[in-house]
Amino acid sequence: MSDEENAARTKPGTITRLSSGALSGLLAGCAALAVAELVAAAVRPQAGPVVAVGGAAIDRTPVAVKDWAIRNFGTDDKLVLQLGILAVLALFALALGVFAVRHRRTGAAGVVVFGVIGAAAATSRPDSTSVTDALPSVLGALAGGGLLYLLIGRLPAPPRGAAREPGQGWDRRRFVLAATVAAAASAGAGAVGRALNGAGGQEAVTSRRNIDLPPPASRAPAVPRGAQVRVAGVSPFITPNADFYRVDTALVVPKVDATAWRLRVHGDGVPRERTLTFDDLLRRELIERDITLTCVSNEVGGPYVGNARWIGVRLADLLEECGVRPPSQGGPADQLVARSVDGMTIGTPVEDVMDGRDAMLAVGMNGEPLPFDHGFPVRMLVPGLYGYVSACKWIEDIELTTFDAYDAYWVKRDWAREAPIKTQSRIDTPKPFARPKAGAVMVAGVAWAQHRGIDKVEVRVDDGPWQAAALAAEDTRDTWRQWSYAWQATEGGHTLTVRATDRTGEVQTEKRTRTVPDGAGGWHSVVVTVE
Ligand SMILES: Nc1nc2c(c(=O)[nH]1)N[C@H]1C(S)=C(S)[C@@H](COP(=O)(O)O)O[C@H]1N2
Ligand SMILES: [Mo]
Repeated sequence: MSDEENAARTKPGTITRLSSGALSGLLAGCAALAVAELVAAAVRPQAGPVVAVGGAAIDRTPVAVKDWAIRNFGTDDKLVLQLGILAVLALFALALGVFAVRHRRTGAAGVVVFGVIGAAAATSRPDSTSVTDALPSVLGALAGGGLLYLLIGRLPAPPRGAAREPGQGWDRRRFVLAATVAAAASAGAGAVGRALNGAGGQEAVTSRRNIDLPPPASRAPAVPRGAQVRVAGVSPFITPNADFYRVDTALVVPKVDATAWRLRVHGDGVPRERTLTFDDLLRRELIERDITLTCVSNEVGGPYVGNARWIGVRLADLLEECGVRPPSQGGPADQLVARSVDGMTIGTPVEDVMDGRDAMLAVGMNGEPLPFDHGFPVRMLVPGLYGYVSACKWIEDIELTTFDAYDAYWVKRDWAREAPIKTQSRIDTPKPFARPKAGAVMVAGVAWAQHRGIDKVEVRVDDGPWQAAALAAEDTRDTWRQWSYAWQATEGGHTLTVRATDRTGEVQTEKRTRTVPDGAGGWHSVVVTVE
């Protein structure tokens, strides 16, 4: 078949041109992301455009939206965010492709604009230390823009007018071939990039594997035998690492090489500034403590609370060696700002850290080095304070300053400067909308008021009187405490409500409050139907 016959037979129409343009746009977008992913593997996984833009979006998310996302997607919120970004990019890619059919050069240049956005996001992330972080976005965009230009050049000539450039005729086979090659190359590059990014941080993995935690000088007392109630459905007293909740802003979990890790302690009223290595920490006296950690974003009855056996060094001892004095002893700094390798900042009252409680730089969690998700190699913990004001993961810097002089990450986003954990209780069993049989039904759960301790838990059926629940043995006042209540259940719908009283005598408040600014308040209720 001659070229003329071919052209005459295909009768290229506007629809073909536009849909092929849209397809070209999509392919260009895929190619751009794939190349970016590949380059990010060489530069830094966090420098990839989707992760960088996602991180920037997280930093700018209004509190209400963040709360909504955590409520609806839980720990999957980050996945949902990244899928959302990809969906938006796909729409823009389709539109750019259609636009490029008429304006080939401008369309291709449009892809580059997205590269600039990605590069700006990547280089302005708080953990970005080098302009090379722009490379994934820039090179990806150049690849995508180039591909779009090339593919558009293979589309059918406009139906009327406009002279054809040589070699520009509509050749379906050549377009399909180019498109297929582009798609396959993108898929390959993307897959390799993903795999490399996922396998990254080998030094960190090796450094973790090589850690042999020395026995702590100060052991945690054994968990009392009665701390765990024998009722099915109640959370285990010690939360296994794999089940421990995770809340952070990191789209890519930092992989820190413990042998290269350093912690600097400095700031106002630090006459003896210090920089410590991981081995420096391990050579110090280690303490082992059970501490229950809670997130300020935990709704009443929510899952963002966990209890683990931690090993670490006493933070107050280290600060004292550096010459730090708490405000009550005339020290100039009332805020300790912890910084992580990914740019998180967490501000803690110096007074709380140095008042005798077991504030620590933790290196171990439930008998192993910290998992990467939970802050390897070192994180901070302060019993009694919500995580966002105390529990900096992947910590690398401690600065002594004042609350007047500096607002940490979440404080800039409307959360309270100081946030002791509120007295709370949760019904673990029966589950909401359960259908237990009439007769003896065990109601049980957990209550917490870290660093004050739980003294009483009461259960109420419907609008009946408050009845004392049986308290399980207390481990320490820094841990949660389990409770149970033997209910003689009668047929029909019932509402079970729980409330706790802490050791200061304060009764958990009925008043329902939102998580913002300093933690949710109110009673947890569960509705069941007894059959
Ligand atoms: N570097 C860093 N540390 C962080 C956070 C974070 O986003 N980044 N989140 C804090 C919050 S809000 C909580 S509740 C705890 C959660 O610790 P976990 O993920 O180990 O349960 O970590 C704290 N430390
Ligand atoms: Mo949190």
